[in-house]
Amino acid sequence: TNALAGMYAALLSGFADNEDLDEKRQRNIVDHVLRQGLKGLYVGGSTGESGLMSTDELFEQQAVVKDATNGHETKLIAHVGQPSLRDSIRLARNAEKLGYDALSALPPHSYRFTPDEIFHYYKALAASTGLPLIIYEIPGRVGRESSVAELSAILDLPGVAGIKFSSMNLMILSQLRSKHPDSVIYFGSDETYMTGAIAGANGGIGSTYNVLGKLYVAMDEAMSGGQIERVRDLQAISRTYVERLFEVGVMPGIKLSLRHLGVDCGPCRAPFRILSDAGRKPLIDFLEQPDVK
Ligand code: NAY
Repeated sequence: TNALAGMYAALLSGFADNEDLDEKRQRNIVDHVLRQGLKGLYVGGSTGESGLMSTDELFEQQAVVKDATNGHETKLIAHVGQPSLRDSIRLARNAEKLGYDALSALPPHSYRFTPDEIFHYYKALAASTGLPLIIYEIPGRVGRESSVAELSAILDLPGVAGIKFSSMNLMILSQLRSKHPDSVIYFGSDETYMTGAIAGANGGIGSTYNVLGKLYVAMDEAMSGGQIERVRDLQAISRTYVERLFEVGVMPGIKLSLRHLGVDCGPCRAPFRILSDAGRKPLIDFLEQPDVK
């Protein structure tokens, strides 16, 4: 199987109380996630609130996270998707210089780009470094679903190693698996990871892995071992956590969870905020259950 396959936490960003990037809090989050036993970290993605950060802040974050993982076997994927190709390439080259293992990028989504523009974005980005590139299918952000032919043409480009699949269209996922047996396919919906794995995903990248990392490692093992009942039980726990997160907002809720677990990680950056104070208690009660701890 692909050397990049496996389970990755979509890393959160550590901010100071005034919302500046905070090196100490970033290290706290990395240390906590490293203890989960996952395959690696996905740095600077949507879960990391990178859409609210400047390119210069992301340079700094890449360096802090790389330094904080020194001496660990963990794989590092840098998300480098920026509104413009030129800034994406600057971030990609920085990650390569720092020793990251792979790159990933959302499709450009700040305007309604054509499939041809998206293809050329990925082509130029893949050619800009020697690192393998993970592309992205995420209809919820781009406003439309890509066809199998469009995704397949990008996966065939030199330097493209796989795709993060954040769509529920499992027919497309299984078609991509058949056409690209050597590509890594990460499923992007934590709460339904098992369906993606059955359709052909050989890894996952998710926000809730920051908190329930060990659970996702166990789910991956049970999936490989064909223990479907066990997979379903673990998925029900993960799905319940996501239900609780939806009450307060996913990223604010994960930071609330980490603080409850003793990880000083700071706030989310505005305009993110807790959606409902009433949702805090059910979230904390969930974390206190014996089968979650
Ligand atoms: C990233 O780029 O940070 C991600 O990998 C995001 C993965 C998350 N998807 C989205 C759309 O944010 O983990 C999931 C998601 O938060 C989870 O499934 C809860 O819905």
